[in-house]
Amino acid sequence: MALLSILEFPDPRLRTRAVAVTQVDSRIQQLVDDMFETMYAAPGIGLAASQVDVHRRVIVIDITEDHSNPRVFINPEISIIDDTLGRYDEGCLSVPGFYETVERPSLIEVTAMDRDGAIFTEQLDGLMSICLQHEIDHLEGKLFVDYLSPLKRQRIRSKLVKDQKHRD
Ligand code: QAP
Ligand code: CO
Repeated sequence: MALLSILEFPDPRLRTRAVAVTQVDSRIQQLVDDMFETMYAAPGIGLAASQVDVHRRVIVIDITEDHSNPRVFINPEISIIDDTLGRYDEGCLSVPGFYETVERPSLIEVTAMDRDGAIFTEQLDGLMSICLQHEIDHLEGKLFVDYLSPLKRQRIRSKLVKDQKHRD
């Protein structure tokens, strides 16, 4: 396993649209394992491959505190079951230190492949639903800060650019 480095806003590589996985082979499984290690170490509850500069449609999520429910979504497709919006305070490993309220549909259905390449479909609500929608946005090159006002986004950008300059 390996810890991967996480791209941070406003890195332009986060704007890349990820391409579909054609075959879930040992390379993809290695990526999944490394993404879990990286996410748990952070610690975080969700990570898209885009965030570790691998532009493939792979997402890992575990919203439990004891790491007891690792979930893998490869080539996820969602449909909205109920378009009632819910508000959630979202954060992002690529936007460290910032949490802001975002509105998204609460109830969705997802079809995806798991770590073995098996296709599954299920309904998701609550934090799982919000987190998966947030991670799918990453695969499209979209970040939660894109839902905020330009002023808030600019403040976050300036602070992160400053932090990044202090680091290297
Ligand atoms: C996405 O985000 C998410 O700012 C996953 O300093 C989060 O795991 C979707 C993290 C909340 C919905 C609700 C953020 C860690 C982790 C930070 C994460 C930080 C350290 C974020
Ligand atoms: Co994120």
